[in-house]
Amino acid sequence: MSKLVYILNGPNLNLLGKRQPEIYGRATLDDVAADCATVAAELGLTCELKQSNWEGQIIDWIHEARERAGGIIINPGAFTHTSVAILDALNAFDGFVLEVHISNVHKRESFRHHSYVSMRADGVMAGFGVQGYALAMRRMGELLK
Ligand code: CA2
Repeated sequence: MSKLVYILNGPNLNLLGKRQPEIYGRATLDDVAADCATVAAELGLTCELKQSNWEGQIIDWIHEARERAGGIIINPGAFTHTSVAILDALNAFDGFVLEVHISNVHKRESFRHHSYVSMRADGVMAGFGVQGYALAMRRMGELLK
């Protein structure tokens, strides 16, 4: 199993640290990438963090991961709650899938309570802030042992 982990991020997450700090905190996606790379190196893994506002781009990256990665950590943003297409793509990926949400989606509006991605995910983190990504990476380290 490949030791490469894809960290995929959906729409608007490029704004992390730049807007709505009361919900999503002050760390940027670059900070997340740096934290995850540190943890991954400690565990003998490598990682690549990607973000897109386009559903099709995320699907293409999941297909690419089929050839390259042993695991995917994914925060699909609002596509979490709408995208059967992302679920289908993840179902065609043989490695491990961990779903991350910065906020506790269960404490928010009811439309955020359902996740298509959770039907495929091997684990789900919600409400741990951006720390959730590094925690998911630690879990990925166990799964890829
Ligand atoms: O809590 C999460 O990580 C979410 O996946 C974030 C999504 C939201 O639609 C999900 O229900 C839960 C929204 C991402 C928007 O990210 C922003 C970050 C900073 C400023 C504005 C938006």
